[in-house]
Amino acid sequence: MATHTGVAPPALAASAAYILRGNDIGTLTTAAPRLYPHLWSWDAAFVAIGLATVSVPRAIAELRTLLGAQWTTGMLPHIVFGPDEGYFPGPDVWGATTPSGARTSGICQPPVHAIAVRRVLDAGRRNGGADRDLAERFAAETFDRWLAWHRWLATARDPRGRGLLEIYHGWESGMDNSPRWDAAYAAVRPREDLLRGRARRDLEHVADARQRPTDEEYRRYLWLVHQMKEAGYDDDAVRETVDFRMTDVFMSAIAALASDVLAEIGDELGRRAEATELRALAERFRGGVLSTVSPDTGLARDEDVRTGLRLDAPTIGGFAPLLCGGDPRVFSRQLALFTGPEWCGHPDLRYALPPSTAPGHAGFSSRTYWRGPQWPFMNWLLYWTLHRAGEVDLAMSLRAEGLRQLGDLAFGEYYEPMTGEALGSAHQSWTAAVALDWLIVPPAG
Ligand code: 2M8
Repeated sequence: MATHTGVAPPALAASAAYILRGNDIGTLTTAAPRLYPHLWSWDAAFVAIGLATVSVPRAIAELRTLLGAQWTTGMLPHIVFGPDEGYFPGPDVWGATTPSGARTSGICQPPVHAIAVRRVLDAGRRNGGADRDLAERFAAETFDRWLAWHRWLATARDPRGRGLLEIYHGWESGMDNSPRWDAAYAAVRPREDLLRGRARRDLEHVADARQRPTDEEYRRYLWLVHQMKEAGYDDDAVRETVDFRMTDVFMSAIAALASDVLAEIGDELGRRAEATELRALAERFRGGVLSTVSPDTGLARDEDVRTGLRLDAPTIGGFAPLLCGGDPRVFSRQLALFTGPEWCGHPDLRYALPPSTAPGHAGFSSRTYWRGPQWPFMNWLLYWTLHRAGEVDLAMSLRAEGLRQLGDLAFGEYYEPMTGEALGSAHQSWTAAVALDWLIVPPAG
């Protein structure tokens, strides 16, 4: 098997490992060398999945760094800051330090972490010996911490038990400027220009500012941070005061999937009561996600909690039911849509991989971040989930196309879907990590 540029798998794997090693600052792997010089929560999970293929202890260290910054509430913060001062908004803006002394942001990201624990455990068992002992000890020792994270989400972020997680910033979704959030952001009116006199450090590290959110968007992002900080990052106070309050259907589907995965780990550890609790959570989130599916489009929808309006933007977020399952009819309709001409089967795509927004939609922009480009880690997440759900052919096609896309050895943050050009940051850690997993771990593994 060779990628589109003829790169042989061992060369691709070696390059990916080299990228991860280069981004390793000892305590953490930066999400990217210059654009993102810190640890991001959901990036760290994918990074650990990649690291597990080359070093189980190093993968565990990555997850331990994230856990070391866990808030007393159970929240895993979306950024754990390292020593670099080159990111804006940095620790001075967030003003959040944990009792353990970790400098963090004050919001969260999708809870994919149980998948990383599963992958690390499996890698340890495949290797045997010291790796097995270490991975099994790690899973047993940290199980309660992951459980606390899921419990926090279920209470603080789903206060009415609807099975739909609320977010208070687009950054929490991980899909920062996706058309999913356009309507909600349009209603956010910053009362202070918190960008004035501050430098957008992100723009220094991309070839073209159009690949990043606009200043107008950043003003709103900073305003929400300001509001949350003013509320002392208190869960109840934030919920009542912040100008952005959305349910995130994709994050909810991840919570369902990850709760099931954590329940399986709980079974293996003999934690039966907790496994039962997690399965009930998975069921709740699955029900929440399915309740949002549009009978017209077949896609799941986010909701503006304050107006009750459901949003119909055709983005990758709408495929949440592919992650959590639960209704065979919804699932097969989504599979047909996903592989059809509006999505992976679109005739103009360079690789048959899901764009972050449907080409042709008004909000689609082929070079702009979460408004169109394809994201390798997302391809991996769908590959892994669909394989687990028994959709082996589609999963293997995502893997093959995903690897072809990465044959340019750029390890881009995201890719232009029509041309295949790498965009955003080069040497993005989670991109390298998923390449390693695809290349080294047997698909059923
Ligand atoms: C992007 O988000 C950060 C803010 O959290 C940024 O633009 O500065 C998103 O793609 C997010 O999903 C990702 O975790 C982060 C680091 O890769 O970058």
